[in-house]
Amino acid sequence: MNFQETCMLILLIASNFVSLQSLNTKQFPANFMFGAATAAHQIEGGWKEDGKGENIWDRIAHSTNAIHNHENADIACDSYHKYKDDVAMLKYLSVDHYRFSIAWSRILPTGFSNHVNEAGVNYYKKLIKALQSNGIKPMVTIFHWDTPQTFENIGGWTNEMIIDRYVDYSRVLFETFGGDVKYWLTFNEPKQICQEGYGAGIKAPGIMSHGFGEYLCAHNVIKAHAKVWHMYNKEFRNKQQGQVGITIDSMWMEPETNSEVDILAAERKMQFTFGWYANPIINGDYPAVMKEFIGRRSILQGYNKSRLPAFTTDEIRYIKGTIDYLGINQYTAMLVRHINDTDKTEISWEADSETFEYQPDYWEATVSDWLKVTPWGMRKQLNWIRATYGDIPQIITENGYPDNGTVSLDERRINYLKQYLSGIRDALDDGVKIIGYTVWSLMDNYEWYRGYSERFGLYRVDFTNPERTRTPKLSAEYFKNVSSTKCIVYVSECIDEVVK
Ligand code: GBH
Repeated sequence: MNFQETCMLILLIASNFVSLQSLNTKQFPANFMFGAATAAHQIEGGWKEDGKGENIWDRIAHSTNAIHNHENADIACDSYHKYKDDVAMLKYLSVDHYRFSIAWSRILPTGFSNHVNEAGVNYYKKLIKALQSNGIKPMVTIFHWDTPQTFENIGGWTNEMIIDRYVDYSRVLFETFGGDVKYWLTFNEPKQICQEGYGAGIKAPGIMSHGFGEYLCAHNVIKAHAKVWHMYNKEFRNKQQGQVGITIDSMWMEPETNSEVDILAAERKMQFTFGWYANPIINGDYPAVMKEFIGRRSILQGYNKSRLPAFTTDEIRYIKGTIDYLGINQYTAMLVRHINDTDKTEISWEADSETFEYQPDYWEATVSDWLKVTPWGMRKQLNWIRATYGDIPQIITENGYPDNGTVSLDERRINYLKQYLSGIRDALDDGVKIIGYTVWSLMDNYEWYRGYSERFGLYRVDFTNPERTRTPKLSAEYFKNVSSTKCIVYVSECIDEVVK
Protein backbone atom coordinates (compact mmCIF):
# COMPACT_ATOMS: atom_id res chain seq x y z
CA MET A 1 0.00 0.00 0.00
CA ASN A 2 1.47 3.38 -0.95
CA PHE A 3 1.13 6.58 1.03
CA GLN A 4 -1.92 7.78 -0.87
CA GLU A 5 -3.72 4.49 -0.44
CA THR A 6 -2.95 4.45 3.27
CA CYS A 7 -4.43 7.92 3.66
CA MET A 8 -7.47 6.86 1.68
CA LEU A 9 -7.96 3.85 3.91
CA ILE A 10 -7.69 5.91 7.08
CA LEU A 11 -10.18 8.36 5.65
CA LEU A 12 -12.58 5.59 4.76
CA ILE A 13 -12.34 3.96 8.16
CA ALA A 14 -12.91 7.35 9.76
CA SER A 15 -15.90 8.16 7.57
CA ASN A 16 -17.37 4.73 8.20
CA PHE A 17 -16.90 5.23 11.89
CA VAL A 18 -18.69 8.55 11.77
CA SER A 19 -21.60 7.17 9.79
CA LEU A 20 -21.76 4.06 11.96
CA GLN A 21 -22.86 6.32 14.79
CA SER A 22 -26.05 7.13 12.96
CA LEU A 23 -26.59 3.79 11.24
CA ASN A 24 -29.60 1.73 12.13
CA THR A 25 -27.98 -1.65 12.70
CA LYS A 26 -31.08 -3.61 13.56
CA GLN A 27 -31.56 -6.78 11.62
CA PHE A 28 -34.23 -6.75 8.89
CA PRO A 29 -37.24 -9.01 9.41
CA ALA A 30 -36.71 -12.62 8.32
CA ASN A 31 -39.25 -12.33 5.49
CA PHE A 32 -37.83 -9.03 4.15
CA MET A 33 -36.79 -9.72 0.55
CA PHE A 34 -33.39 -8.70 -0.79
CA GLY A 35 -32.93 -8.77 -4.54
CA ALA A 36 -31.14 -7.36 -7.56
CA ALA A 37 -32.55 -5.69 -10.68
CA THR A 38 -31.90 -5.36 -14.40
CA ALA A 39 -33.95 -4.50 -17.50
CA ALA A 40 -34.17 -6.42 -20.78
CA HIS A 41 -32.87 -3.75 -23.12
CA GLN A 42 -29.99 -2.88 -20.81
CA ILE A 43 -28.58 -6.41 -20.57
CA GLU A 44 -29.89 -8.88 -23.15
CA GLY A 45 -28.32 -7.93 -26.47
CA GLY A 46 -29.43 -10.30 -29.25
CA TRP A 47 -31.24 -7.28 -30.57
CA LYS A 48 -32.52 -9.00 -33.70
CA GLU A 49 -31.81 -12.58 -32.87
CA ASP A 50 -34.32 -15.39 -33.27
CA GLY A 51 -37.00 -13.09 -34.63
CA LYS A 52 -36.88 -10.25 -32.10
CA GLY A 53 -38.43 -7.06 -33.50
CA GLU A 54 -37.02 -3.55 -33.37
CA ASN A 55 -37.78 -1.29 -30.42
CA ILE A 56 -37.43 2.48 -29.97
CA TRP A 57 -34.02 2.17 -28.31
CA ASP A 58 -32.65 0.06 -31.16
CA ARG A 59 -33.94 2.72 -33.53
CA ILE A 60 -32.58 5.73 -31.70
CA ALA A 61 -29.15 4.15 -31.15
CA HIS A 62 -28.81 3.03 -34.76
CA SER A 63 -30.13 6.12 -36.49
CA THR A 64 -29.27 9.20 -34.39
CA ASN A 65 -26.38 10.79 -32.52
CA ALA A 66 -28.34 10.94 -29.29
CA ILE A 67 -26.41 8.29 -27.35
CA HIS A 68 -23.04 8.79 -25.65
CA ASN A 69 -20.26 7.59 -27.98
CA HIS A 70 -22.85 6.17 -30.40
CA GLU A 71 -23.10 3.16 -28.14
CA ASN A 72 -25.93 0.69 -28.69
CA ALA A 73 -27.33 -2.32 -26.86
CA ASP A 74 -26.91 -4.78 -29.74
CA ILE A 75 -24.89 -7.08 -27.49
CA ALA A 76 -24.95 -5.27 -24.13
CA CYS A 77 -24.17 -7.89 -21.43
CA ASP A 78 -25.17 -10.66 -23.85
CA SER A 79 -27.59 -12.01 -21.29
CA TYR A 80 -29.64 -13.48 -24.12
CA HIS A 81 -26.89 -16.11 -24.21
CA LYS A 82 -25.43 -15.82 -20.74
CA TYR A 83 -28.51 -15.96 -18.54
CA LYS A 84 -27.09 -18.98 -16.73
CA ASP A 85 -24.14 -16.87 -15.61
CA ASP A 86 -26.59 -14.21 -14.42
CA VAL A 87 -28.47 -16.75 -12.34
CA ALA A 88 -25.21 -18.08 -10.90
CA MET A 89 -24.31 -14.53 -9.87
CA LEU A 90 -27.70 -14.04 -8.22
CA LYS A 91 -27.23 -17.32 -6.43
CA TYR A 92 -23.83 -16.20 -5.23
CA LEU A 93 -25.37 -12.97 -3.94
CA SER A 94 -27.86 -15.12 -2.08
CA VAL A 95 -30.79 -12.95 -3.08
CA ASP A 96 -34.46 -13.75 -2.52
CA HIS A 97 -35.67 -12.27 -5.79
CA TYR A 98 -34.51 -11.11 -9.21
CA ARG A 99 -36.28 -8.18 -10.84
CA PHE A 100 -35.90 -8.32 -14.63
CA SER A 101 -38.03 -7.10 -17.52
CA ILE A 102 -39.44 -8.83 -20.57
CA ALA A 103 -38.75 -7.35 -23.99
CA TRP A 104 -42.10 -6.79 -25.67
CA SER A 105 -40.65 -7.14 -29.19
CA ARG A 106 -38.87 -10.38 -28.29
CA ILE A 107 -42.21 -11.97 -27.39
CA LEU A 108 -44.30 -10.13 -30.02
CA PRO A 109 -41.90 -8.93 -32.75
CA THR A 110 -44.20 -6.23 -34.14
CA GLY A 111 -45.87 -5.56 -30.80
CA PHE A 112 -49.16 -7.10 -31.96
CA SER A 113 -50.26 -10.39 -30.41
CA ASN A 114 -51.09 -12.00 -33.76
CA HIS A 115 -47.68 -13.67 -33.80
CA VAL A 116 -45.97 -14.99 -30.67
CA ASN A 117 -42.26 -15.60 -31.09
CA GLU A 118 -41.58 -19.03 -29.60
CA ALA A 119 -37.84 -18.46 -29.33
CA GLY A 120 -38.45 -15.37 -27.24
CA VAL A 121 -40.90 -17.22 -25.01
CA ASN A 122 -38.39 -20.03 -24.52
CA TYR A 123 -35.68 -17.63 -23.46
CA TYR A 124 -37.74 -16.32 -20.55
CA LYS A 125 -39.03 -19.81 -19.71
CA LYS A 126 -35.47 -21.02 -19.33
CA LEU A 127 -34.52 -17.99 -17.27
CA ILE A 128 -37.49 -18.37 -14.92
CA LYS A 129 -36.84 -22.09 -14.56
CA ALA A 130 -33.18 -21.49 -13.72
CA LEU A 131 -34.19 -18.92 -11.11
CA GLN A 132 -36.67 -21.26 -9.54
CA SER A 133 -34.34 -24.18 -9.35
CA ASN A 134 -32.02 -21.89 -7.40
CA GLY A 135 -34.74 -20.72 -5.04
CA ILE A 136 -34.87 -17.18 -6.48
CA LYS A 137 -38.28 -15.56 -6.98
CA PRO A 138 -38.83 -13.86 -10.33
CA MET A 139 -40.21 -10.31 -10.19
CA VAL A 140 -41.14 -9.28 -13.71
CA THR A 141 -41.41 -5.78 -15.13
CA ILE A 142 -43.77 -6.01 -18.10
CA PHE A 143 -42.52 -2.79 -19.68
CA HIS A 144 -39.16 -1.14 -19.05
CA TRP A 145 -39.11 1.50 -21.81
CA ASP A 146 -38.64 -0.67 -24.94
CA THR A 147 -41.71 0.19 -27.03
CA PRO A 148 -41.94 -1.80 -30.27
CA GLN A 149 -40.99 0.56 -33.12
CA THR A 150 -44.17 -0.36 -35.02
CA PHE A 151 -46.21 1.50 -32.43
CA GLU A 152 -43.84 4.43 -32.19
CA ASN A 153 -44.32 5.03 -35.89
CA ILE A 154 -47.89 5.99 -35.05
CA GLY A 155 -47.23 7.95 -31.87
CA GLY A 156 -46.31 5.30 -29.31
CA TRP A 157 -47.64 6.09 -25.84
CA THR A 158 -49.31 9.28 -27.01
CA ASN A 159 -51.71 7.26 -29.18
CA GLU A 160 -54.42 5.53 -27.19
CA MET A 161 -54.37 2.56 -29.58
CA ILE A 162 -51.40 1.33 -27.54
CA ILE A 163 -53.53 0.66 -24.46
CA ASP A 164 -55.20 -2.44 -25.85
CA ARG A 165 -52.01 -3.61 -27.54
CA TYR A 166 -50.30 -3.46 -24.13
CA VAL A 167 -53.21 -5.36 -22.58
CA ASP A 168 -52.89 -8.06 -25.29
CA TYR A 169 -49.16 -8.32 -24.64
CA SER A 170 -49.69 -8.57 -20.88
CA ARG A 171 -52.28 -11.29 -21.41
CA VAL A 172 -49.71 -13.34 -23.34
CA LEU A 173 -47.29 -12.92 -20.41
CA PHE A 174 -49.84 -13.92 -17.76
CA GLU A 175 -50.94 -16.94 -19.83
CA THR A 176 -47.40 -18.02 -20.58
CA PHE A 177 -45.48 -17.25 -17.39
CA GLY A 178 -48.15 -16.50 -14.81
CA GLY A 179 -47.98 -19.93 -13.20
CA ASP A 180 -44.41 -19.21 -12.13
CA VAL A 181 -44.38 -15.45 -11.56
CA LYS A 182 -45.96 -14.07 -8.40
CA TYR A 183 -44.71 -10.48 -8.64
CA TRP A 184 -45.60 -8.37 -11.66
CA LEU A 185 -44.83 -4.71 -12.27
CA THR A 186 -46.75 -3.15 -15.14
CA PHE A 187 -44.41 -0.21 -15.82
CA ASN A 188 -41.00 0.99 -14.82
CA GLU A 189 -40.91 4.70 -14.03
CA PRO A 190 -43.81 6.08 -16.04
CA LYS A 191 -42.50 9.56 -15.40
CA GLN A 192 -39.38 8.86 -17.45
CA ILE A 193 -41.38 7.15 -20.21
CA CYS A 194 -43.59 10.20 -20.53
CA GLN A 195 -41.81 13.30 -19.29
CA GLU A 196 -38.37 12.37 -20.62
CA GLY A 197 -39.63 10.41 -23.65
CA TYR A 198 -42.41 12.68 -24.95
CA GLY A 199 -42.01 15.98 -23.07
CA ALA A 200 -38.34 16.87 -22.73
CA GLY A 201 -37.15 14.42 -25.40
CA ILE A 202 -34.17 13.15 -23.40
CA LYS A 203 -35.09 9.46 -23.59
CA ALA A 204 -36.26 7.42 -26.57
CA PRO A 205 -38.26 8.16 -28.65
CA GLY A 206 -36.81 11.65 -28.04
CA ILE A 207 -40.00 13.58 -28.74
CA MET A 208 -39.94 17.17 -27.56
CA SER A 209 -43.52 18.14 -26.88
CA HIS A 210 -43.30 20.15 -23.68
CA GLY A 211 -46.53 20.57 -21.79
CA PHE A 212 -48.59 18.26 -24.03
CA GLY A 213 -46.81 15.06 -25.02
CA GLU A 214 -45.97 13.99 -21.47
CA TYR A 215 -49.55 14.48 -20.26
CA LEU A 216 -51.03 12.57 -23.17
CA CYS A 217 -48.56 9.74 -22.64
CA ALA A 218 -49.26 9.55 -18.91
CA HIS A 219 -53.00 9.40 -19.53
CA ASN A 220 -52.56 6.31 -21.70
CA VAL A 221 -49.99 4.67 -19.44
CA ILE A 222 -52.29 5.03 -16.41
CA LYS A 223 -55.26 3.61 -18.31
CA ALA A 224 -53.16 0.73 -19.62
CA HIS A 225 -51.95 -0.03 -16.12
CA ALA A 226 -55.50 -0.09 -14.74
CA LYS A 227 -56.76 -2.29 -17.55
CA VAL A 228 -54.03 -4.85 -17.02
CA TRP A 229 -54.61 -4.90 -13.25
CA HIS A 230 -58.33 -5.51 -13.82
CA MET A 231 -57.61 -8.24 -16.35
CA TYR A 232 -55.30 -10.00 -13.91
CA ASN A 233 -57.78 -9.55 -11.11
CA LYS A 234 -60.65 -11.00 -13.08
CA GLU A 235 -59.04 -13.69 -15.15
CA PHE A 236 -55.80 -14.76 -13.49
CA ARG A 237 -55.67 -13.93 -9.82
CA ASN A 238 -57.62 -16.92 -8.51
CA LYS A 239 -55.55 -19.43 -10.35
CA GLN A 240 -52.14 -17.74 -10.21
CA GLN A 241 -52.26 -16.01 -6.82
CA GLY A 242 -49.80 -13.32 -7.82
CA GLN A 243 -49.65 -9.57 -7.27
CA VAL A 244 -49.67 -6.74 -9.76
CA GLY A 245 -47.94 -3.47 -8.92
CA ILE A 246 -46.17 -0.62 -10.67
CA THR A 247 -42.76 0.96 -10.14
CA ILE A 248 -42.89 4.71 -9.70
CA ASP A 249 -39.78 6.80 -9.19
CA SER A 250 -39.11 10.18 -7.85
CA MET A 251 -36.35 12.08 -6.23
CA TRP A 252 -37.11 13.16 -2.68
CA MET A 253 -38.15 16.82 -2.80
CA GLU A 254 -36.79 18.71 0.18
CA PRO A 255 -37.87 22.34 0.76
CA GLU A 256 -34.91 24.69 0.35
CA THR A 257 -36.01 26.77 3.33
CA ASN A 258 -38.57 26.56 6.09
CA SER A 259 -40.75 29.18 4.45
CA GLU A 260 -44.32 28.20 3.83
CA VAL A 261 -44.02 28.72 0.07
CA ASP A 262 -41.00 26.43 -0.21
CA ILE A 263 -42.66 23.75 1.91
CA LEU A 264 -45.69 23.92 -0.37
CA ALA A 265 -43.44 23.93 -3.44
CA ALA A 266 -41.64 20.76 -2.34
CA GLU A 267 -44.94 19.00 -1.66
CA ARG A 268 -46.24 20.19 -5.04
CA LYS A 269 -43.18 18.80 -6.80
CA MET A 270 -43.70 15.42 -5.10
CA GLN A 271 -47.24 15.50 -6.50
CA PHE A 272 -46.01 16.47 -9.97
CA THR A 273 -43.57 13.54 -10.02
CA PHE A 274 -44.72 10.68 -7.80
CA GLY A 275 -48.33 11.75 -7.33
CA TRP A 276 -48.85 12.19 -11.09
CA TYR A 277 -49.04 8.36 -11.30
CA ALA A 278 -49.58 7.18 -7.73
CA ASN A 279 -52.60 9.37 -7.07
CA PRO A 280 -54.73 8.13 -10.01
CA ILE A 281 -53.79 4.50 -9.40
CA ILE A 282 -54.43 4.65 -5.66
CA ASN A 283 -57.10 7.36 -5.37
CA GLY A 284 -58.54 7.50 -8.89
CA ASP A 285 -57.51 10.91 -10.26
CA TYR A 286 -54.60 13.29 -10.80
CA PRO A 287 -53.46 15.20 -7.71
CA ALA A 288 -55.68 18.22 -7.07
CA VAL A 289 -52.65 20.51 -7.17
CA MET A 290 -51.73 19.34 -10.68
CA LYS A 291 -55.24 19.92 -11.94
CA GLU A 292 -55.25 23.35 -10.35
CA PHE A 293 -51.84 24.54 -11.54
CA ILE A 294 -51.94 23.14 -15.07
CA GLY A 295 -55.56 24.20 -15.50
CA ARG A 296 -54.91 27.77 -14.37
CA ARG A 297 -51.81 28.18 -16.50
CA SER A 298 -53.47 26.69 -19.58
CA ILE A 299 -56.33 29.17 -19.39
CA LEU A 300 -53.95 32.09 -18.79
CA GLN A 301 -52.03 30.92 -21.85
CA GLY A 302 -55.17 31.19 -23.94
CA TYR A 303 -56.17 27.55 -24.24
CA ASN A 304 -59.85 26.79 -23.86
CA LYS A 305 -59.14 23.88 -21.52
CA SER A 306 -56.37 22.39 -19.43
CA ARG A 307 -53.40 20.81 -21.17
CA LEU A 308 -53.78 18.05 -18.57
CA PRO A 309 -56.38 15.61 -19.91
CA ALA A 310 -59.27 14.76 -17.60
CA PHE A 311 -60.49 11.32 -16.56
CA THR A 312 -64.24 10.75 -16.72
CA THR A 313 -66.11 9.75 -13.57
CA ASP A 314 -66.29 6.16 -14.83
CA GLU A 315 -62.58 6.14 -15.54
CA ILE A 316 -61.81 7.45 -12.08
CA ARG A 317 -63.84 4.67 -10.53
CA TYR A 318 -62.16 2.11 -12.78
CA ILE A 319 -58.57 3.29 -12.17
CA LYS A 320 -58.89 3.76 -8.41
CA GLY A 321 -57.23 1.05 -6.31
CA THR A 322 -55.66 -0.88 -9.16
CA ILE A 323 -52.60 -1.87 -7.16
CA ASP A 324 -51.52 -4.75 -4.95
CA TYR A 325 -48.10 -3.40 -4.02
CA LEU A 326 -46.06 -0.33 -4.86
CA GLY A 327 -42.56 -0.42 -6.34
CA ILE A 328 -40.33 2.56 -5.63
CA ASN A 329 -37.13 3.58 -7.37
CA GLN A 330 -35.27 5.93 -5.06
CA TYR A 331 -31.74 7.18 -5.71
CA THR A 332 -31.42 10.80 -4.68
CA ALA A 333 -32.97 14.08 -3.54
CA MET A 334 -33.40 17.69 -4.65
CA LEU A 335 -33.81 21.02 -2.90
CA VAL A 336 -36.97 22.77 -4.02
CA ARG A 337 -37.72 26.47 -4.16
CA HIS A 338 -41.00 28.16 -4.99
CA ILE A 339 -40.79 30.38 -8.06
CA ASN A 340 -42.93 33.40 -8.30
CA ASP A 341 -43.86 32.95 -11.93
CA THR A 342 -45.90 36.03 -12.69
CA ASP A 343 -46.16 35.92 -16.48
CA LYS A 344 -46.81 32.14 -16.72
CA THR A 345 -45.98 31.98 -20.42
CA GLU A 346 -43.65 28.98 -20.49
CA ILE A 347 -45.36 25.79 -21.57
CA SER A 348 -43.86 22.69 -19.99
CA TRP A 349 -44.30 20.20 -17.19
CA GLU A 350 -41.39 21.84 -15.35
CA ALA A 351 -42.94 25.30 -15.62
CA ASP A 352 -46.41 24.02 -14.73
CA SER A 353 -45.19 23.05 -11.26
CA GLU A 354 -43.87 26.59 -10.60
CA THR A 355 -40.90 25.23 -8.70
CA PHE A 356 -37.14 25.20 -9.13
CA GLU A 357 -34.99 22.24 -8.03
CA TYR A 358 -31.28 21.74 -7.66
CA GLN A 359 -28.68 19.73 -5.81
CA PRO A 360 -26.20 21.82 -3.82
CA ASP A 361 -22.48 21.35 -4.44
CA TYR A 362 -21.78 20.31 -0.90
CA TRP A 363 -23.82 17.10 -1.28
CA GLU A 364 -21.56 14.15 -2.12
CA ALA A 365 -21.36 13.82 -5.91
CA THR A 366 -21.20 10.63 -8.01
CA VAL A 367 -20.25 10.05 -11.66
CA SER A 368 -23.91 10.59 -12.64
CA ASP A 369 -24.66 14.30 -12.68
CA TRP A 370 -28.24 13.75 -11.44
CA LEU A 371 -27.28 11.55 -8.53
CA LYS A 372 -25.97 12.89 -5.24
CA VAL A 373 -25.74 10.85 -2.08
CA THR A 374 -28.71 11.74 0.11
CA PRO A 375 -29.60 8.70 2.23
CA TRP A 376 -31.79 10.78 4.54
CA GLY A 377 -34.20 11.24 1.61
CA MET A 378 -35.03 7.54 1.57
CA ARG A 379 -36.60 7.50 5.01
CA LYS A 380 -38.48 10.73 4.31
CA GLN A 381 -39.85 9.48 1.02
CA LEU A 382 -41.05 6.15 2.40
CA ASN A 383 -42.79 7.95 5.24
CA TRP A 384 -44.27 10.49 2.83
CA ILE A 385 -45.74 7.69 0.72
CA ARG A 386 -47.35 6.14 3.76
CA ALA A 387 -48.67 9.46 5.02
CA THR A 388 -50.05 10.32 1.58
CA TYR A 389 -51.46 6.96 0.43
CA GLY A 390 -51.85 4.84 3.55
CA ASP A 391 -50.50 1.41 4.39
CA ILE A 392 -49.92 0.00 0.95
CA PRO A 393 -47.05 -2.54 0.87
CA GLN A 394 -43.95 -0.92 -0.56
CA ILE A 395 -40.86 -2.47 -2.10
CA ILE A 396 -37.75 -0.65 -3.22
CA THR A 397 -37.40 -1.85 -6.81
CA GLU A 398 -34.24 0.19 -7.52
CA ASN A 399 -31.50 1.99 -5.61
CA GLY A 400 -27.84 2.03 -6.50
CA TYR A 401 -24.57 3.81 -7.09
CA PRO A 402 -22.62 4.40 -10.33
CA ASP A 403 -18.96 4.21 -11.28
CA ASN A 404 -17.41 4.90 -14.69
CA GLY A 405 -15.82 1.50 -15.22
CA THR A 406 -12.25 2.71 -14.82
CA VAL A 407 -11.91 3.74 -11.19
CA SER A 408 -13.04 1.58 -8.33
CA LEU A 409 -15.65 3.43 -6.35
CA ASP A 410 -16.69 0.35 -4.49
CA GLU A 411 -16.01 1.76 -1.05
CA ARG A 412 -18.31 4.63 -1.93
CA ARG A 413 -20.92 2.23 -3.30
CA ILE A 414 -20.80 0.13 -0.14
CA ASN A 415 -21.16 3.25 1.94
CA TYR A 416 -24.10 4.40 -0.18
CA LEU A 417 -25.92 1.08 0.07
CA LYS A 418 -25.29 0.84 3.80
CA GLN A 419 -26.65 4.31 4.49
CA TYR A 420 -29.72 3.97 2.28
CA LEU A 421 -30.50 0.57 3.79
CA SER A 422 -30.18 2.13 7.21
CA GLY A 423 -32.76 4.73 6.13
CA ILE A 424 -35.08 1.94 5.04
CA ARG A 425 -34.58 0.21 8.37
CA ASP A 426 -35.47 3.49 10.09
CA ALA A 427 -38.65 3.67 8.01
CA LEU A 428 -39.55 0.16 9.18
CA ASP A 429 -39.15 1.40 12.74
CA ASP A 430 -41.43 4.30 11.82
CA GLY A 431 -44.07 1.72 10.92
CA VAL A 432 -43.90 1.90 7.12
CA LYS A 433 -44.80 -1.41 5.51
CA ILE A 434 -41.76 -2.23 3.37
CA ILE A 435 -41.48 -5.77 2.07
CA GLY A 436 -38.16 -5.70 0.27
CA TYR A 437 -35.17 -3.99 -1.33
CA THR A 438 -33.79 -4.45 -4.83
CA VAL A 439 -30.38 -3.11 -5.73
CA TRP A 440 -29.73 -1.54 -9.14
CA SER A 441 -28.00 -3.32 -10.64
CA LEU A 442 -26.92 -6.94 -10.72
CA MET A 443 -24.21 -5.97 -13.24
CA ASP A 444 -22.91 -3.04 -15.29
CA ASN A 445 -25.19 -2.47 -18.26
CA TYR A 446 -26.43 -0.14 -21.00
CA GLU A 447 -27.28 3.11 -19.26
CA TRP A 448 -29.65 4.51 -21.94
CA TYR A 449 -28.45 7.89 -23.27
CA ARG A 450 -25.28 7.54 -21.21
CA GLY A 451 -24.28 4.33 -23.05
CA TYR A 452 -21.70 2.35 -21.08
CA SER A 453 -20.22 5.40 -19.38
CA GLU A 454 -22.13 5.02 -16.10
CA ARG A 455 -22.09 1.65 -14.40
CA PHE A 456 -24.29 0.64 -11.53
CA GLY A 457 -23.35 -3.04 -11.30
CA LEU A 458 -22.38 -5.12 -8.30
CA TYR A 459 -20.59 -7.11 -10.99
CA ARG A 460 -18.20 -5.47 -13.39
CA VAL A 461 -18.82 -6.38 -17.03
CA ASP A 462 -15.97 -6.19 -19.52
CA PHE A 463 -17.67 -4.75 -22.60
CA THR A 464 -14.47 -5.06 -24.66
CA ASN A 465 -14.36 -8.80 -24.16
CA PRO A 466 -16.57 -10.83 -26.51
CA GLU A 467 -17.32 -13.07 -23.52
CA ARG A 468 -18.65 -10.07 -21.56
CA THR A 469 -16.79 -11.38 -18.54
CA ARG A 470 -18.47 -10.63 -15.22
CA THR A 471 -16.36 -10.01 -12.11
CA PRO A 472 -17.75 -9.35 -8.64
CA LYS A 473 -16.91 -5.93 -7.23
CA LEU A 474 -16.27 -5.51 -3.50
CA SER A 475 -19.83 -4.28 -3.23
CA ALA A 476 -21.06 -7.68 -4.44
CA GLU A 477 -19.38 -9.23 -1.42
CA TYR A 478 -20.98 -6.59 0.76
CA PHE A 479 -24.45 -7.13 -0.66
CA LYS A 480 -24.08 -10.90 -0.37
CA ASN A 481 -23.46 -10.37 3.32
CA VAL A 482 -26.52 -8.14 3.62
CA SER A 483 -28.89 -10.48 1.86
CA SER A 484 -27.68 -13.61 3.60
CA THR A 485 -27.63 -12.11 7.12
CA LYS A 486 -30.40 -9.44 6.71
CA CYS A 487 -27.94 -7.17 8.37
CA ILE A 488 -26.15 -4.07 6.99
CA VAL A 489 -23.08 -4.45 9.19
CA TYR A 490 -21.24 -7.56 10.33
CA VAL A 491 -23.75 -9.87 11.86
CA SER A 492 -21.93 -9.68 15.20
CA GLU A 493 -22.66 -5.93 15.29
CA CYS A 494 -26.26 -6.38 14.23
CA ILE A 495 -29.03 -5.78 16.71
CA ASP A 496 -31.55 -8.54 16.67
CA GLU A 497 -34.90 -6.90 17.06
CA VAL A 498 -38.19 -7.88 15.56
CA VAL A 499 -40.19 -5.14 13.84
CA LYS A 500 -43.47 -4.32 15.45
C1 GBH B 1 -33.52 4.18 -13.32
O1 GBH B 1 -34.01 5.48 -13.47
C2 GBH B 1 -33.93 3.28 -14.47
O2 GBH B 1 -35.11 2.57 -14.16
C3 GBH B 1 -32.86 2.31 -14.88
O3 GBH B 1 -33.18 1.72 -16.10
C4 GBH B 1 -31.53 3.01 -14.91
O4 GBH B 1 -30.50 2.21 -15.40
C5 GBH B 1 -31.22 3.47 -13.50
O5 GBH B 1 -32.20 4.33 -13.06
C6 GBH B 1 -29.91 4.21 -13.33
O6 GBH B 1 -29.95 5.45 -13.96
O7 GBH B 1 -30.06 14.12 -15.89
O8 GBH B 1 -31.90 15.08 -17.10
O9 GBH B 1 -30.66 13.24 -18.04
C7 GBH B 1 -33.64 6.37 -12.44
C8 GBH B 1 -34.29 7.71 -12.60
C9 GBH B 1 -32.40 8.37 -14.02
C10 GBH B 1 -34.36 9.74 -13.80
C11 GBH B 1 -31.66 9.53 -14.61
C12 GBH B 1 -33.59 10.91 -14.33
C13 GBH B 1 -31.61 11.61 -15.58
C14 GBH B 1 -32.29 12.80 -16.09
N1 GBH B 1 -33.53 8.72 -13.26
N2 GBH B 1 -32.50 10.54 -15.17
S1 GBH B 1 -31.15 13.89 -16.84
